[in-house]
Amino acid sequence: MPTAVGLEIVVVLALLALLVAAFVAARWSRRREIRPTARRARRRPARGGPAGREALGGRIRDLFARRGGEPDVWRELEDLLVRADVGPVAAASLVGRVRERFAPGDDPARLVAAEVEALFAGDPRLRVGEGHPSIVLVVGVNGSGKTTTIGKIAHRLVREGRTVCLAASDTFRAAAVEQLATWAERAGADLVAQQRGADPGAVAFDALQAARARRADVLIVDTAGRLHTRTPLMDELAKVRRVLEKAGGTIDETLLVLDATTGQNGIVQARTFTEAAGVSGIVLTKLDGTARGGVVVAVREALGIPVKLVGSGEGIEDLEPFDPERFARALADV
Ligand SMILES: Nc1nc2c(ncn2[C@@H]2O[C@H](COP(=O)(O)OP(=O)(O)OP(=O)(O)O)[C@@H](O)[C@H]2O)c(=O)[nH]1
Ligand SMILES: [Mg+2]
Repeated sequence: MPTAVGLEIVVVLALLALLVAAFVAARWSRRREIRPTARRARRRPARGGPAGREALGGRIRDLFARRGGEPDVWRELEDLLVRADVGPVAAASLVGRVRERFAPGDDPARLVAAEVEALFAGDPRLRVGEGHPSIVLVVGVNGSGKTTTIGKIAHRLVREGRTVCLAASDTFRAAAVEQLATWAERAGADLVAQQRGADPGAVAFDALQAARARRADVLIVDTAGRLHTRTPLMDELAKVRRVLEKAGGTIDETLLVLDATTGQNGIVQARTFTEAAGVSGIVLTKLDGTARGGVVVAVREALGIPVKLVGSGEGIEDLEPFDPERFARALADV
């Protein structure tokens, strides 16, 4: 009998031990699952991405605090700027200028901000009102914020006492006309549209005639979002421009709408849209998110295209003239 009881105790103990072992193993494996993700999340700022862009100033100061006297600190500063979408060429020239000015005890993040601000200093502002009407052509990739920006610009102009006409030359996307019509109504602007699938150049031509007949001050032309890599679509844009010019229209601005979250692809976009449509300025949208829009520094440096406006939300009031100081301080986080 005593042996049987002893055996039972051993079995119960063994089962208990097994249970404890299984519990410990389960917890251990969960910790292992979680750990790499947590490490990735912590590492992300150093690799770029929204969190990285936010903390640029802190990372620059941190870099100089750790390795201030070392020769490769400048190369690392360049890396940090590239990760903030500034692009390798602009980063190298910015760092060159910061390096020249830097004296021990200086705040390197402030020097970066000052150089970024200087890059845009004296750039022209949005130009409307010279022609009869003055024409603003709005271009960009899909979903960058063209139609929303047009609504906001129209609202501003109407508030200033100008009469505005909108051309619905996005005849491609379903509901594009309705979207622009809604903005026209909100802003108090006129709309000229045709049926879906109509020729965008023909709509622009019609709209120009209508704007003239109504003695509108400004005509803003919405266009369909297009991939800058699709040559026929880029040619179509060039045609819209040609049609307007042939009809005697004065295009005061061709605005490329760039989404701040686009990253360095924005440079290629700026180059190809400029080749097709002669971009005169950039509207940097979605700056209300975590992205700081460092790509416009690359675009300004490489192509000399100024930033004219900044979109900071989805509302009709969420548009401001580009302020180089504010932009530079936000980018460098100072
Ligand atoms: N947060 C934020 N959202 C914006 C801003 N500008 C536009 N959006 C949003 O971006 C989305 C796309 O905007 P649209 O104006 O339709 O963009 P689009 O370039 O005309 O798009 P397509 O015509 O389809 O190429 C919408 O949800 C807008 O509300 C901005 O400055 N900030
Ligand atoms: Mg649109």
